[in-house]
Amino acid sequence: MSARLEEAPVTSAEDSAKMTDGFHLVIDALKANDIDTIFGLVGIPITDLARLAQAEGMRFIGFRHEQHAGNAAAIAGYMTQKPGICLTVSAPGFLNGLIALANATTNCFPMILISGSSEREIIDLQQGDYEEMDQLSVAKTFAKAAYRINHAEDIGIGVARAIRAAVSGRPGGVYLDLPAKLLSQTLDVAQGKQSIVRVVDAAPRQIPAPDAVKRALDVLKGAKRPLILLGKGAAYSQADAEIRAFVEKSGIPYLPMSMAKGLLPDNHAQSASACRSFVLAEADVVVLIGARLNWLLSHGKGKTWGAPAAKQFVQIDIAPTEIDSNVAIAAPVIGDIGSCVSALLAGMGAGFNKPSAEWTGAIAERKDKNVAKMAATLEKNPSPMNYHSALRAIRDVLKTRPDINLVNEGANALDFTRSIVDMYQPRKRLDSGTWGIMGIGMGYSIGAAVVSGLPVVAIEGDSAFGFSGMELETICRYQLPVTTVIFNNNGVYKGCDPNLNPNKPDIAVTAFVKGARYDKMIEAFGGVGYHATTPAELSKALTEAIAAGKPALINAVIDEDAGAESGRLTNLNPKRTATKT
Ligand code: ADP
Ligand code: TZD
Repeated sequence: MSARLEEAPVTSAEDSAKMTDGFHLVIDALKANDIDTIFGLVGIPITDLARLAQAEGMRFIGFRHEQHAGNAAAIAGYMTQKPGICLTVSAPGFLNGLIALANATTNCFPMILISGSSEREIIDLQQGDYEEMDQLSVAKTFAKAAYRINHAEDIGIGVARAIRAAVSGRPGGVYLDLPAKLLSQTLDVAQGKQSIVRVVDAAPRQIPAPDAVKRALDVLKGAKRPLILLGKGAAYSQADAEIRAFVEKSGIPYLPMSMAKGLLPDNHAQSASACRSFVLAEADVVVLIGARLNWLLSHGKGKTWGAPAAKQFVQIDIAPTEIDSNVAIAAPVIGDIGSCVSALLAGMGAGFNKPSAEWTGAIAERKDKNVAKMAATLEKNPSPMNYHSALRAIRDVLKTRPDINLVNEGANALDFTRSIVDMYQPRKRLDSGTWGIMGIGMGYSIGAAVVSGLPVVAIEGDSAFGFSGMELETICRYQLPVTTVIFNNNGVYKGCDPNLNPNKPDIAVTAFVKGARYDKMIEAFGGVGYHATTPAELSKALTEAIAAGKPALINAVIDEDAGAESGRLTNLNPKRTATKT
């Protein structure tokens, strides 16, 4: 209970008319910081907060499960550089949202999870309150920062603190705990107004040190086979023009990480995506721009990276502790990507030598060879469809709409889409990211549709889709222009695995109901369902669905034997060696 507020007596009706409360102050604080949308799921104690947000002109997008509201908030944060807001009830709702908060933090996306919480006094004595949980302590492990606001007069500063923590430096997920009691606390209107904080320069530029820039340029100038690696930090930074200028002025071949596809159009002459393994192994200097040397880049060492210790890294990142995380970095450049890349550009001057024709020629040769090989595979028309023939159809349709947001998850569905479907604009590819998480599909689709106002196509493995499938109702309720394409191969990875038990009491561990008609699910909510068994049917359905701009789902039937266990990550599966006696 707030002693400070209890002591302020409410004496007359006139006075109480001049009072505001925690509910209003939270909304005022968000609005003062240009936050206009909340993704959430209502219940005690935050239902009235959602109602009030709506009444006060904010958009409240209500979900069927908090994880997906959280994912929508996270991707909204990634796309806009403003923290996406997810609002949940206490304990179970909070925990459901926490998965998304942890995923956002892992991916460096700014979001704020705001959860209502129960009575502190009862929680702390573990006396069994309704939805009792020490949420603040739990959240700390998974968030970049976690705060609780106990007094109405602190709401302004608390929200400001959460916003700054989410977007400054390396972005991440922030937890904000709002006890039920806080929301009904009252405060004098004038005092309330004064307590609201508009955050000034929430993500300040961080200019790199000149000696760090010089060191990086010296390393780069000594390179014979340089390579630029663009990560989703580069996409997030919205320094699109500077990055393009740096790539083109330097003439250095580049590789985009999955979510950095489209930062430069995938058909750019300097893209080395079609010979990724070759350039990773052969490059002698690699410039990392907003990409971590984590598992997705084989930790910067091993076979992927060619001869041991033959490589030097330049790394641009806003987080100094990212440097030397896995291997030694020869030239760290710490700062925001826009400032760092601009500084490199300025330092390069006019006399920068472009990479040798020997290096770029070797890349071009391999690229052409691999592209021709892929084209032959894509041309085939097996029946039933496989990933390649289905994705050829999708690729050709999406090429006509580079503004479309592409959401993508699954194993094979993820890997093949990433390599076959080109992106032409920044921040349009939204996928399983750093964790390789399943379940972001419908949440990201909703978030992307809401903040961009543009269509979304979600390409989903049938297993991946299942994690968030109920949000089809949300998509239909808000009539969002989301087309979900399900690569239906009857199971996780594949649908044709056997049950190894000779008596076969159950279906195999990876298998689902055969021939499921996911298209019928969306029809239950008034959306349009399509069933496609050939590339031509798939192409027609997708074209029609995008043109309609309405909720649609295409059940694309894929050969249940196509693809591989764990997709491209088969090698990460631990091996069974023991045989039972
Ligand atoms: P990818 O998965 O695409 O390789 P990561 O998520 O691993 O990308 O890496 C993103 C990196 O970008 C993180 O280390 C993060 O600190 C950094 N980053 C994010 N935003 C910025 C920014 N505005 N300026 C500089 N670095 C940034
Ligand atoms: N649970 C969570 C939250 N994330 C995960 N990554 C997994 C489980 C394990 N997993 C993968 O890594 S991919 C995948 C699972 C369950 C689904 C693969 O099947 P799919 O795609 O149908 O989605 P494909 O195209 O059939 O491979």
